Amino acid sequence: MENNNYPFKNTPLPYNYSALEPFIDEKTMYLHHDRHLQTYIDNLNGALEKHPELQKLSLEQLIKISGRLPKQLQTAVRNNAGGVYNHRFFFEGLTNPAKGEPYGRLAQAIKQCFTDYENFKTEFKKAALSVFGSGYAWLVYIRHQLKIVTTPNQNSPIEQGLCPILCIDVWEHAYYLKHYNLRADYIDDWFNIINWDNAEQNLIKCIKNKR
Ligand code: MN3
Repeated sequence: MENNNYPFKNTPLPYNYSALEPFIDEKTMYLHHDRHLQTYIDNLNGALEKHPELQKLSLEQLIKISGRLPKQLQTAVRNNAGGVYNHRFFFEGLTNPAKGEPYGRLAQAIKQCFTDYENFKTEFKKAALSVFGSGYAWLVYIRHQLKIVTTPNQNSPIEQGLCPILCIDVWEHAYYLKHYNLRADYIDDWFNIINWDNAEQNLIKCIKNKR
């Protein structure tokens, strides 16, 4: 991840705003990246401005220590460092056209932990639908296992020591313009644009870091 330190900048998407059509529309991608993510970047920089002791920390480090910060700063860092990290992770995890299914070590691990890819999809969709209000569903790696977890708001699984492989943003701003209130349809569309190369690399990194 580039630009991992203060002052944070909104690095461009790794593809055009329209690249994920027809699964995610151009306008949603533009607003999501240039407005929503930009706001988290601005608010994170604002929160760190008066805290030089935190300015040398990476996004990951900020999220991991957020629980130990004074209450008000804690909320600002958790929401905004999380908002930047989670959005970058989500956007980098997408591509179009995509390979239809996982391969390599991730395919193997999914088979071990979820029997097969179809069953994984069912379980992941169930989790993504279960998020009440705003949040994310994640595939994470922990203690040699894959797990599906959800996080509320902009909380990030790395705060709990989980190593993320892929995620879906299920805040309404991620899909409302195209899918309206139909989160299930958005999730089905998302399965078509998962960047499996990126997910495979994430798993390899997680295994290397022994998490
Ligand atoms: Mn979002």
